[in-house]
Amino acid sequence: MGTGCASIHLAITPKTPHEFTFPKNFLWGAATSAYQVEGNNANNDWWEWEQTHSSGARSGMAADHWNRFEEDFTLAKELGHNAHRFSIEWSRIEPQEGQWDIVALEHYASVIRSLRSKGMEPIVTLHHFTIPLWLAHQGGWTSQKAPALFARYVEKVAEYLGSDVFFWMTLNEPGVYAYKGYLVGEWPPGEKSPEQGIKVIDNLLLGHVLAYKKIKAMYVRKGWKEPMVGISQSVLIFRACSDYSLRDRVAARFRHWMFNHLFVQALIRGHAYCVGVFNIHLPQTKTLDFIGLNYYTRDFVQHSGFGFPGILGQACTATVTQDQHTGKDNSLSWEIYPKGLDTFLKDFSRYKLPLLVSENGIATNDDAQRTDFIREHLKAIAHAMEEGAPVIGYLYWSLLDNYEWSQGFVPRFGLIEVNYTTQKRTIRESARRYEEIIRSGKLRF
Ligand code: IFM
Repeated sequence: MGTGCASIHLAITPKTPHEFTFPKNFLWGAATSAYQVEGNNANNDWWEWEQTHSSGARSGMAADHWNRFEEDFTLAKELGHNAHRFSIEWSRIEPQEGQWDIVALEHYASVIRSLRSKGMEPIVTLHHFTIPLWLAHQGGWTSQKAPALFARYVEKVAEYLGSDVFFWMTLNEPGVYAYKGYLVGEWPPGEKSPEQGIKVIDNLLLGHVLAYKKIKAMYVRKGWKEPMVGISQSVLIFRACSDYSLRDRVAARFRHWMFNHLFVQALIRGHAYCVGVFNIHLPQTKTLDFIGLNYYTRDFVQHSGFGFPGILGQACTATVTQDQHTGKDNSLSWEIYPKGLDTFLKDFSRYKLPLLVSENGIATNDDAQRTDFIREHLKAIAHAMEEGAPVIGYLYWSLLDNYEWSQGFVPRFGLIEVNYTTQKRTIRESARRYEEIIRSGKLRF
């Protein structure tokens, strides 16, 4: 006899644990940037800025990677890495406008030789936030001359190092660079000017396009195998502070487009897409061979006006509710949200270009948290790849503890711990767990 109550049977199929195998040629490794690890980069805008503006920490000798790269790469090889991303310091290559330092070029040639001799693919970034002082004093990336000057430096580097490099990244996180330096003024040159910020984005776009063409032309002239040239795009999940507020949702949406997609779309679709904000003309021809994604966290955003930059919204003033936030943060209070990486890899698949996770990492003093972080983000990648995302590699940020810009040396991102007094390196357990995944090429979930 029935009870009179309709019973609903929910067919919940438990997800069967399964194993994902990464492709044989998957790039596994870590990333660094010149200013954050090399030490003694005294001829650029950040060094000058530090003398008066930083929170107290100065980069100084950083991790002394300039002198210790051989030792550091030996450790990376021991950890199973088959790729390494690093950046070239423009102010070392061109210390004065138009003057080239062959010793510095030769240094980077030995960095590349060292990687290759250890079976690691060099992935070379040409601009990672710092610019030479001589350029900074002419207005940096706001100067109309900047794109051509950047392209000239890139051409020099490509000519000298190109025979051994296949992957180039012209710019690291152009949106972050413009935002921090020109919109909120936290980084050099400390401007708070939307007009200048837009000019910088314009010039970075043009700088990339000119550099891309110079690299490609150089390889044709030299008869070298055609390289892959891309950028590193910072991507952040933006969630509305309140799902019930249309204005918050609009702010989150706008931020998403502006920070995550605009730069790449401008390069892929050309100038016309940029709804008249930009006054430069980008070619419709291909200027991007792959996209690097730097993914760390999720931000909560609320409405803060309809003008610019108000339309970008701001961080929530009230606490975000528990059901929205995972409740897990790194030591910089960035939320840990691995699902976001899956989301972005699928989202960026629409551009039909190979995707490289060119940065993903955690600042923490709890190394077990780093192990979890890496595993969870690799699962997110595996998941996205199962659904067709064309991911070619994963580079943890960072190989070494390093100088975290205005936060100094306190945040610890490294797979390898650095004692800044003695410069002693110690491999962290998390690096060993990452090594196990690399060596097996498999992940169970
Ligand atoms: O340290 C930075 C790096 O320079 C650029 N991407 C984000 C990292 C962590 O903040």
